[in-house]
Amino acid sequence: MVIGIVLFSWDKKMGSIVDIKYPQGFEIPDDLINKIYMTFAYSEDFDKQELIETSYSNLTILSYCDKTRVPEVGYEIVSLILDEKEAINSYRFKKNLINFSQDLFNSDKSERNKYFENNIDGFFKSTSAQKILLLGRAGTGKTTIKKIIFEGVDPKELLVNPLDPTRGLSPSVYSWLDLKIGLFDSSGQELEALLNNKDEYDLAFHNTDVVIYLLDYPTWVGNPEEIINEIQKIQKIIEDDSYTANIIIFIHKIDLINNKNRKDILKEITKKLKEKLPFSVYYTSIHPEFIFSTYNAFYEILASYSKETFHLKKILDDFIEESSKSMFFITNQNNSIISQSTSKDFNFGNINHSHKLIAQITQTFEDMSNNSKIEHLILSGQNNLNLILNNLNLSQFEIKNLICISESLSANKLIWMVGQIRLKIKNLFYFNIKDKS
Ligand SMILES: Nc1nc2c(ncn2[C@@H]2O[C@H](COP(=O)(O)OP(=O)(O)OP(=O)(O)O)[C@@H](O)[C@H]2O)c(=O)[nH]1
Ligand SMILES: [Mg+2]
Repeated sequence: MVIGIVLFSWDKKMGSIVDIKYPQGFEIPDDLINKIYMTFAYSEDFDKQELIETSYSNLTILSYCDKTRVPEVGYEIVSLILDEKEAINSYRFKKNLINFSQDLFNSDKSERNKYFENNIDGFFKSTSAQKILLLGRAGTGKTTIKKIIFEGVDPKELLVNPLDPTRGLSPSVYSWLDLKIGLFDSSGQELEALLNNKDEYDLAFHNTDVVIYLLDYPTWVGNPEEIINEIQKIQKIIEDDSYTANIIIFIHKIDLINNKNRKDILKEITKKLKEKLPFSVYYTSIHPEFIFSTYNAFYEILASYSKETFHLKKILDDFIEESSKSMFFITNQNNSIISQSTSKDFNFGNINHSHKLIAQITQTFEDMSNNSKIEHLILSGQNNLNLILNNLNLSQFEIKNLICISESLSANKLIWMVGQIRLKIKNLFYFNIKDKS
């Protein structure tokens, strides 16, 4: 949580003067202000803007000062006070604080208070937290998806060792680049009870941004009408109680549909759903051949909330456009794929093999890069398959590796491309430089 924000200046005789703060009742201790001032004043380099992070009991304080202005106007400092937990997102706050402070100091002194009051909303509304609610009947695969996408569990493991049925509502919080996600997993066996009890569904739907309704192919086959009714019931609850959630439908376990008719069957199910329901539909599965479609579904959903997901995808797409038979992806600290781009002619038969290979070498690579600061690993296989695993060194932004697989690019060309992609990603995170589209 953001506790408060304060703009103060330093007078040589009087010490600190708080020009404006929010909330009004928020008291910033004198010794904290002194500490912040001293940190800036410690070095007398007046040649750059500085952002410092200080700790104070269980608070984290981010403070900005444009020291190039100090000789002319003295110390003017903006400090944002966060509780410890929110500091996990300090990267996002730092970025916002720099932009906010630069604009603040660029505005005329008489206009500053107005600017301050009109623009602090962004710090206090936690727009970056999204609540996702997973609904669906028993055994459709909700918890399995949660474990794979957000916790980086190996899909193969969950196909072989299924999880216990979920009971009640089970909330978890995950980081996804600049988003914090509250993921609420639910119990399929208790779904009917949930939808029929106002107290229960109030708790589940309150503040929810996205409801993902998971239907799996085997359940659909026997009960298409029942499932449509169930989704309509959810739609009605959302409308009647003025919740703001968007419903998204996953048709899951598509690996269980006969290979030959899969396309037609999915088309038919989608048509039936769309006749009655105005919602987006994704085809998903945790089977290695389709796992990418599941990642794809999530980062399409999250890209509309996370600027970073959106820009990362764009960087990868631009490079994929120039390449054939290639697949590039970026993983986070949990080894989950957070962005991925694939050329249309990519040989999907390779995914299985590559996925296995990557899982095997990731741990070895991690040990090597920790111990010997090795940044990338290149594997060149027979039949022209090249694979590069590159440590992006961006752990503070929740990003780990860039992985590029190509059947068309030579190892040298792929190395060059990895360098280019890396540069763009670093520019995006360190300097907030976005590609013009
Ligand atoms: N074939 C196939 N099986 C899957 C897939 N996803 C999940 N499963 C299996 O489906 C079963 C149920 O998965 P869960 O994730 O526990 O289902 P759930 O929706 O959480 O069930 P409840 O907690 O009872 O509501 C497990 O045996 C999984 O291995 C998939 O894409 N394909
Ligand atoms: Mg479950």
